[in-house]
This record gives sequence, C-alpha cells and structure tokens, in this order.
Amino acid sequence: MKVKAAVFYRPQQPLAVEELDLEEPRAGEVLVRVAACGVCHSDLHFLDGLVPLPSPCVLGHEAAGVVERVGEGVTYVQPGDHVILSFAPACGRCSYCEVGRPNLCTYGGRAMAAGTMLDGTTRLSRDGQPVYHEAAVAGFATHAVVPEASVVKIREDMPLDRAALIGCGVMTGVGAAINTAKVQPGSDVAVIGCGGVGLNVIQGAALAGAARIIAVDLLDHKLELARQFGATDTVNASREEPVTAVRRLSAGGVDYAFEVIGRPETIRQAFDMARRGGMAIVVGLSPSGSHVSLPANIFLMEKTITGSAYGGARPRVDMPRLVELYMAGKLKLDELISRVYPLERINEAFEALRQGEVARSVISFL
Ligand code: COD
Ligand code: ZN
Ligand code: ZN
Repeated sequence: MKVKAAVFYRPQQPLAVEELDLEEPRAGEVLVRVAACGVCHSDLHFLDGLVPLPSPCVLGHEAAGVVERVGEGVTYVQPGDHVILSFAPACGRCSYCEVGRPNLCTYGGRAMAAGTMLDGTTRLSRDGQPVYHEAAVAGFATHAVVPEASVVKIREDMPLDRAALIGCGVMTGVGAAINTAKVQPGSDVAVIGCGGVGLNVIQGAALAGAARIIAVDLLDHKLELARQFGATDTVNASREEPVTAVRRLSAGGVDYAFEVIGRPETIRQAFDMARRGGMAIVVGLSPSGSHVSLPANIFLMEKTITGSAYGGARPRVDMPRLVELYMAGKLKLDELISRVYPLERINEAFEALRQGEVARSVISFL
C-alpha cells in the first residue's frame, strides 16, 4: 500500500514528506493506522546528527493508532483494536525478555540500531529501495507495520492523541521515577531538564509521593510548567549554579537526581546533587562518543549512578496502568500537548522543540 510519511535523509536537512510503499504485515506483525505521533527530542538528536541513524528512515517513536490488519499467527490483537506502540521491539525469548526486562532485549536493540523489523528487513521502501523504520515504529506516517510485541492494547475510550504520549515521554519519564529509581514517599528529588520527558519524571515523582521536587531548567516557562506537574521548587540554571542551589534547597543533596537532557555536564551535575547514599539516574542520551568523569572515592559514600532505558518499561503492564491513571484524573496528559500539527508541517514542530517553545507537539492524523 501507499503511505504518506516524513522521511529523514541526512542530518541538518528538513524531513521530506513523501509517498512510500508499505508492505503488508508478515507473520507476527501488525498493520496500524496511526492516529497521532508525538515529537520527541530524541528525533531531534538524529536530525542534528548527534546520534547516527540508518537512512533514509521514517522517524517517530511516540505513537498510537488503530489496528487495521494482522499478519499470520498474531493472536494478541485484531482489526479495530486501539493500541499504543512501544518503541522498544522485544523478541520475547532472549534472557532479558525472560527476566522481565524487555526494554533491554538483545534482538530488539539490534533491530533498533539497524532500523529494521526484528527479522532484519524493512517493510517500507521507495522505488524498490529499502526505507528504514525508527525503533520498529516509524510513526510519522499514515500507517505503520510493527512487531506484534510492540503493540499495547488499550481501552477504546482513551483519546488516541493522549495515548500516543504514553508511547515515549510519559513511559520514559514516569517509569524512570517509579520503576528505575523507585522513588520513596517523603523523599527529595531533583530533575534537570523539564521538557516533554522531564515533566513526566516530575509527575512520576509526585505520584510516588516525593516530598520535595526541585526542577532545574534554563527557561522560566519550562519551570512554570514543572510546577504544574508537581515541582515544589525551581532553579533556573542560567542564573544560578544548579548544584549549589539544589544542595541548599534540599539540605545537602537529594535522594534522587535525574538527568533528562543528554549532556555529560548535566550528568555530572545530577551526580553531584545526590546526597550520600543517594542515586543519580541518567535518562538522556549524550552525543555519541562522549564521556563523564566522576570523583572515584565518592562511591564509598554509597552513591549510585544508573541509567534508565524507556523508564524500565514492561509495556503491557505499565502502559495500561498509565492509561487508567489518566482516565482517573491522576496523570496529566492534556497539559503536555502544547501544539498539534499536520504531517506536512512536521519541520515547524521540530523547530519549535529546538527553540524550547513547547512541552510536546503532536502530529495528528485524525
Ligand atoms: N540545564 C538545564 N536544562 C537544560 C539544559 C541545561 N544545561 N540544556 C537544556 N535544558 C532543558 C531545555 O530547556 C528543555 O526544557 C529540556 O532541557 C529538554 O527538553 P526537550 O523537550 O527538548 O526534550 P525531551 O524531554 O523531549 O527529551 C529529553 C531526552 C533526554 C529524553 C532526549 O533528549 C534524549 O536524550 N533521548 C534519548 C534517550 C532516551 O531516553 N530515549 C528514549 C526516550 S526518547
Ligand atoms: Zn522519545
Ligand atoms: Zn528479547
């Protein structure tokens, strides 16, 4: 079938909105009509050339839609089901999948790096040449073929544009707080970077009952949003040194400090903000090849530094729970959507993200 999609050819060049061919789903795959796909900073890393990506490639990894057809052997969904797309393809059989950590799946990781389905091939093509799929989702397109393991069935009264946000930003952020850090009630938290993902770390920490949540960003309007999402204190790092400020506000350091930007300097800041026995959690992806240096002896103070990949997601457990929280009025999603764009204006949406104008923009196909 023909689909309309936003195609990445090379860094520093706008995405091209064009017609591509999409093959039918093969065995164990699902064809989804995309309803909405959020515009996340990870895709901007690709556009800016900070992280390599096979090309040409259809970007977009924060999507939801409706199942249109299923390939042979698919039993989990049927046409008409509403689904969120997980951006971490999982094989279901490797040791990581077996122990309940599908976000670290060996074969999923390979497919993501290669820009393919789990079998190493693409379903997208242009003039007979392969076009790659970001994260086996490729959500900036009218339709997507994805692995069965990448769809998460949700209730049909859940608005699909809100559901899309759960596919990346909400799962990554809330999951970093709840699954990775396991934030304890009454604890102190700092979050560096209050964009679409950082705001969700803040609301995850608030859901977990953190007493103090200190938001750090360079932009005052992001810090105002952070308060809406549960921050109790804010630090503008363009005006004051953030480590000193967080230590002052938290009587010496926080229990959990999250880095949600992707820069070695801010990873170091997060580590330095954590108190003795505290934890720094790195969510951001830094430019390929970068390193962080840490004082060697501080580990005797039982400080921990850890990464969080997709908020430790077990998509079919965690995402329906996030849907339930939204439907119960306990999870903010409406407030995350700053702007809605048609696919044709996707480059404007990325420019607004680069300029720090939005919490999240959504490309809507509805
Ligand atoms: N100090 C404080 N705040 C800063 C600084 C700084 N030095 N530099 C930038 N910021 C702020 C910006 O003002 C902005 O508010 C925020 O940081 C970044 O927000 P967004 O909206 O641009 O980015 P997000 O939230 O969409 O994405 C952040 C990620 C860290 C997830 C992303 O950049 C990334 O690294 N993704 C790859 C890793 C990952 O987790 N992938 C899976 C999910 S995408
Ligand atoms: Zn993302
Ligand atoms: Zn696996």
